[in-house]
Amino acid sequence: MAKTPAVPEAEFTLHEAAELLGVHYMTAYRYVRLGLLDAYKVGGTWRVNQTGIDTFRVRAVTEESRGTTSVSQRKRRAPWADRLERRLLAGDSQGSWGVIEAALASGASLDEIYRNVLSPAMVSIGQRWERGELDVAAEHGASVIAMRMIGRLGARFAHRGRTRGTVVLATPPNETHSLPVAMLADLVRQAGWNVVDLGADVPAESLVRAAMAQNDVVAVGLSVSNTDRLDSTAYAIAALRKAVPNTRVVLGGHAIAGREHAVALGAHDFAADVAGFVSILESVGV
Ligand code: B12
Repeated sequence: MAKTPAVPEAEFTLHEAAELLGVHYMTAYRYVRLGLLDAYKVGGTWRVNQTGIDTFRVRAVTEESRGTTSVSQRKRRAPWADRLERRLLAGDSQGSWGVIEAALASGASLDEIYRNVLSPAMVSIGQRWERGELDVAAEHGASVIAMRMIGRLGARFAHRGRTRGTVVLATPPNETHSLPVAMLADLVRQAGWNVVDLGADVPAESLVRAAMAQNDVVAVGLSVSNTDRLDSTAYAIAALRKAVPNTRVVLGGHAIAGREHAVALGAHDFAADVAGFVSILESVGV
């Protein structure tokens, strides 16, 4: 029996979408930039499909029925991580930044942007890739935009004044997930420490040299995202503890199950997030 051909989904230009939604073209454009209206580019111009229009309408009705009374209340409740995820997956760096700016304007702190917006968006993208819903290229593209956004954000939140000592941050050999370290570096810097951020995949010997080069080093923080990198993590920790025995080595990241796991790998301590890390740093001092 012949298959019935699938009916292609209706697709609209942004002008047409604006008309359908009863708003000005610039308002529709702003919705796209804020991640409120799903759009994609075809030959350099924005397109919105019927699903995008329907989803936008459903969201608008849901907001309405929640009885949201003011713009600021609506903004506070806004699902920033979902919006960001959509812009990241559309490869839309300007739109992604628009979501971050909107979240900042609604009063979110740098810590909240990293913890409640960027991290959950990235984690969800990872889960969708794991379920086979996304090509790994989408995850790579989203990571590139995320890294650029971290670059723009970090500079805004730089700490001024005296520092409380130096913290060396890195990922162990062969561990290529640099995003968590980049976020952590900004937050630790903002909390008052001088940060030497070595990024990803640092050879153990170089890590040791970098730690020895500082005379006020408080701790070395290592981030491990991939459970396949636990051997190289243990190797790097052993090298550090031999060369700089008085320096605390703290582990964190998706691949570390908790304090017991971190200690079994040779580290002194574990922290689940920046707050936990800062309290370890405060207890160590210089
Ligand atoms: C982005 C990403 C990538 C990017 C990395 C880009 C980059 N420059 O970082 C790309 C696309 C390149 C990538 C590649 C790969 N990835 Co990847 N990736 C991710 C993803 C989606 C997000 C990571 C992230 O940024 N998270 C956001 C951060 C902020 O959250 P977090 O890591 O939990 O960090 C928080 C805390 O843990 C803590 N923290 C983190 N580190 C530290 C350190 C210290 C000292 C402290 C105190 C705290 C702390 O602070 C953070 C804020 O709260 C994760 C999914 C996930 N669940 O994390 C997979 C994930 C880590 N990747 C995974 C895999 C398998 C890979 C690949 C091997 C896939 C492949 N086959 O190609 C490759 C690695 C290639 C290689 N050569 O090693 C797996 C690892 C599974 C495992 N075995 O453990 C994950 C978990 C995805 C999955 N669900 O399967 N990946």
